[in-house]
Amino acid sequence: MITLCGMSLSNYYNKVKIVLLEKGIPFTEEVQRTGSKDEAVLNATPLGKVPFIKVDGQTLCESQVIVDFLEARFPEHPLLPADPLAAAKVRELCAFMELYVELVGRELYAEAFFGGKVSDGSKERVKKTLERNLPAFKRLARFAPYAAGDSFTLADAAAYAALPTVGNATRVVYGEDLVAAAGIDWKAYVKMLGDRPSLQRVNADRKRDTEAMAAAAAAKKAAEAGGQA
Ligand SMILES: N[C@@H](CCC(=O)N[C@@H](CS)C(=O)NCC(=O)O)C(=O)O
Repeated sequence: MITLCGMSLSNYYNKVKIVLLEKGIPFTEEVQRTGSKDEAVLNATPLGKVPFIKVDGQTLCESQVIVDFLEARFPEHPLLPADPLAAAKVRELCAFMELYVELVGRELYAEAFFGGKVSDGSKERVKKTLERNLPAFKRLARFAPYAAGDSFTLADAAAYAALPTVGNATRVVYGEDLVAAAGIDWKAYVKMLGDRPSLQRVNADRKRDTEAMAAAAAAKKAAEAGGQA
């Protein structure tokens, strides 16, 4: 049995979870927050990033490595084409999306989603880079109707987790969704995928955990205010 460790608020965690669900692989989930100082966790994921998995008494980190392992270990319900070059084209899209879209957009998340602040210099640099990288991603992606062509692949698990996050982050920070502005209609794409049970489960779990976190934060604030009165 595979254990998926991390949290449902993480887009990389959800990328792996979508693949597990799409492939019908049995798994359990273990909540693991980022930045752990626990030795066992750091041995599994040395930078404290999530997700990682536990499998056969070992651990594996890095979402793309994990989904490639799952694809090789559980070949039924394939999420890569059988042809090696076609499979490499899907991986090419995954790599491009992670390196040039997600990792660049990620610099905005602190301000967009977590109440932090990003310097004006960083905002300017990220905007310039995304304005170059997003049209490049669009050139490589197919959206026909799936990210890499006519069937659901690993690239969709990655795109579903990354494009809305980067689109929303840019909308919050710049007042403009740079993903949509580059002609990538991620809202229509997400809607097209919306009926898939895997994605419904991922969304429901994220919503449940986001609401629980908000309730816990509100309760903590109320308790602190009560203590001060
Ligand atoms: N390249 C890693 C990235 C994972 C990652 O950055 N996860 C985020 C959560 S979405 C995280 O753990 N952030 C905490 C950190 O970077 O310290 C992967 O594909 O698994």
